[in-house]
Amino acid sequence: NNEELAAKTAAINADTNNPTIFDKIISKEIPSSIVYEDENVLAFRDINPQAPVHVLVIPKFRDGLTELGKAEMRHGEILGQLLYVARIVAEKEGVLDGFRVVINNGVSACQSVYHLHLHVLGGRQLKWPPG
Ligand code: D5M
Repeated sequence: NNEELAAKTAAINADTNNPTIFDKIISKEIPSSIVYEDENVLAFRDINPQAPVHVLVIPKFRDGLTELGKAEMRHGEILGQLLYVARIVAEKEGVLDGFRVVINNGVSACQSVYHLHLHVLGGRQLKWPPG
């Protein structure tokens, strides 16, 4: 369908080197609906929600983490923080009893923004297998 085609197109066209739109969200140049923020992590509502709860959790400092596939041992601490913030977000949003954390990696997974981000999804019955 159209939405799937748009996601695939965005993924193919996505820029893997340059700063992304998330930098402007972090700097607050672009407004976002922030759910959680600390020194290292920002969580904000996805502009194109796929569930009643759809929040993105990102590192404030990309540090080479354009995608999970670029992770190195030195990223261990921030990776742990991101996952823990996913749990904080789930609790804040009232979906701790049923939520999903997704990371799209690369074109074939429809990644469209090359700044690592966790999708926290919930608030409805989620299907398995995912699309
Ligand atoms: O997911 C990238 C996600 O980023 C996608 O679900 C839309 C979201 N997005 C893009 N721009 C914005 C802004 N400005 N605010 C909030 N959310 C945004 P991916 O896994 O790369 O496909």
